Amino acid sequence: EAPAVDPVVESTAADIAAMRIRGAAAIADAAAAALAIQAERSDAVTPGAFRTQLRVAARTLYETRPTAVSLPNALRYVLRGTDGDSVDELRSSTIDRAETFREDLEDAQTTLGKIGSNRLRDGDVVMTHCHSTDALACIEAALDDGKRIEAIVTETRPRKQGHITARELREWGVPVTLIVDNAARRYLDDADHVLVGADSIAADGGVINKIGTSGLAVNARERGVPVMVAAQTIKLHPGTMTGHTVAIEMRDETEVLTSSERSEITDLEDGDDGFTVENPAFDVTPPRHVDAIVTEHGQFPPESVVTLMRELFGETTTEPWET
Ligand code: RUB
Repeated sequence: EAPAVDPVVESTAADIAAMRIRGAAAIADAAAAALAIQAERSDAVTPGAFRTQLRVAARTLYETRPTAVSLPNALRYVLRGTDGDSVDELRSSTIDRAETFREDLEDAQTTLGKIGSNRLRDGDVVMTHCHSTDALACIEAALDDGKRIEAIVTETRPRKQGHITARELREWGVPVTLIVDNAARRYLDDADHVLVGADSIAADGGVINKIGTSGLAVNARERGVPVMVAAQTIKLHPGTMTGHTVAIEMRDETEVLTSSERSEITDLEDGDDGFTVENPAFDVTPPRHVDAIVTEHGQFPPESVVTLMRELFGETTTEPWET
C-alpha cells in the first residue's frame, strides 16, 4: 500500500512545478513547510511508517524542478535531523527541524543583504535579471543605510519575473527602468553593477541562474561593469564537489509561444518534425565572468567557494529520500 502523502505536500509540489511558488529560496522554504505539515498530520502508527511517509513526501517535492539545489538541501536538512524512538518524538523533531531551517533561511538572507549592500554606493544604478530575494535583500539593506539606488530591470522572458522585481523595488521607492532582455547590453553603459541571484552554485564557482544571466555577465565584463551574485549558502551544490553537473530544467514550449502562434509558423496537422521550440529555464555563468559571490558568510571570489563548500558539507553520502 502506498504511504499517505498529505494533500498539502501534493499541492506544494504542484505549485512549485507550475511556478506559483518560484525562486530558489521560496521553493526551499515551501518544501520545509510542507514536510512539517506532513509530520504534523501523519497518521502513521509506527516510527518506520512515519519515516517512510516523510521520505515519500520529500521525493514528491524533490521531483518538481531539477535546477535549484536549495530544494534538495532543504529536504536533506529536515530529514537528516529528524530523530526519535516514537512517532510523537519523530513528529516534533521534524517540525522543529523544519522551523529552524526556515528561520535560518530568513536570517541568512538578512545577513547576506547587509554584506552585499557594502558593494553598493550612494547613487549607484543596479541592473537586475529575473527576481531574486537574495539580490533584493542587498538593495533593501543599502536603502536602509540611506543610500539612493536606481535600478534597470530586465523583463526576463518568457515568464517576466522582472515585473515582480520592478513592483517590489517601486514599493521601496526605487526609481526603476524596465527594459526587454535584448536591451541589456545597451543599458549596461548606465549601470554600476549587475546584481543577480542563483539557483545553484557549482564547486568551480559557476553560477546557475535564470536563462540569460550568462550572456548578461559576458556583456557586463566587456563593458567593465562588475557582476555580483547574491546567494546564501543553501544555493551551494554539494554534488558538484564530486563532479556532478547541475541539470538545467527545460520547460514547456507553451511558455514561449501560443498554439495559434505555433500554427502561424507551421500548420502541419500531425506535427512538424522540422520545427522545435526549446525553453531552458537556466544557464551557467562561468566563474571568470563573476566578480563576487555574496553569502551570509561573507563575499567570495567564485573560484574560492569550494573551500566554503568543504567546510559546510564535508563528505556527502546518499540522499535520505533515496533509500
Ligand atoms: C528564479 C531565479 C532566481 C533564483 C534566486 O527562477 O533564477 O534568480 O532562483 O532567487 P524561476 P532567490 O523564476 O524559474 O524560479 O534569491 O529568491 O532564491
